[in-house]
Amino acid sequence: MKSFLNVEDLGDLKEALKEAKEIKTDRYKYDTLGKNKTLLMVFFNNSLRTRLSTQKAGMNLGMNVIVLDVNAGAWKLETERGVIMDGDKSEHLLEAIPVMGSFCDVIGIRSFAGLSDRDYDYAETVYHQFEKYSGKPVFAMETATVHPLQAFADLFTIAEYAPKRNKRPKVVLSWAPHPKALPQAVPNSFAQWMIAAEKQSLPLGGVGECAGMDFVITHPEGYELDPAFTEGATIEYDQRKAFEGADFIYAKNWSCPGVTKSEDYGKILSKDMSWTVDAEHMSWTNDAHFMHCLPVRRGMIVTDDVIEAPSSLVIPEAANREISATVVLKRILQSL
Ligand code: AN0
Ligand code: CP
Repeated sequence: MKSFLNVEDLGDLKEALKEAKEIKTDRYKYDTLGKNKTLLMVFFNNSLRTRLSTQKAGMNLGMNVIVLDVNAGAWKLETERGVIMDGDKSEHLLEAIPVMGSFCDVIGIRSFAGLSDRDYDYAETVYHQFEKYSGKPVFAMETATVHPLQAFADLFTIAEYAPKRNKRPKVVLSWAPHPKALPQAVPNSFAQWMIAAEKQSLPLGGVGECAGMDFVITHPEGYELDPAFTEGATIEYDQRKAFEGADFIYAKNWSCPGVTKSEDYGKILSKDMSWTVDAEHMSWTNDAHFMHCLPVRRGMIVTDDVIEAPSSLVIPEAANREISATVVLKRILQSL
């Protein structure tokens, strides 16, 4: 694997989940695979989980790991070509990338959407520049439009916790309010991966006991995600209807994807607190597990009692980031 951005990059999902299970049973099984190989993690944005879990994954595989926080100690980087660099940016990404590539074998990139230029964000401009100019395999650690390491961990968590009965689990992605404009990367990838799992009738909750899932997205009008990620999903604008019979509630805020009105791209259209997931919302479900990628704002996205309930999966879900990152890095190392 030379690039990891979308679910297709991983190939057969059933195999990938099997491999995740194998790694979870023995996370050091391939601890010599990365000997004398260097992982460079480049962060243009903050991170807790991605930073720790991906570094740990590299260490599980015996790699050396370098972390670069571009905004804390490196030169400020210009990312657009053709500009006169007379501002505060001292270096261009087009020199910085090949230099970074010369010191490592694999590069992870965190570069969030700017949320002002939809075309620039949705073209994954920064990620593709790394692909083109680094000469090394690259993987997304949340880029402008996707967060595949998160979605892989989420799918694996759902596979682990799906009820062991002969019924397709119902998985609901629910928009929730937030004070700041956030990217669409997490919901885009979550939708893309759930739809892929649904299509492939993945065995969840014990092999052969139930196949696939029913995936529903609920959000206020105007928050429609890009159809490139949601083709095949059911969209239900009535949050209560969406929650009925759900086995997993995956809450997340995102800003306007600009699908129906491009001038609204990146804006906050609603702060409607009736979308906050509280005990009443959870009472509409089939004793659903609560999920969120974290970091989460309590009182906005979810109430304390719901996130602290035994059925909340936020901590095991975050812990599974080490597993998804180990599988992805293993696949990349095997293709070097
Ligand atoms: C980011 C986002 O919503 O994309 C990262 C989530 C993993 N969240 C924040 O910036 C709060
Ligand atoms: N879920 C996630 O990617 O968390 P961080 O932003 O802390 O890495």
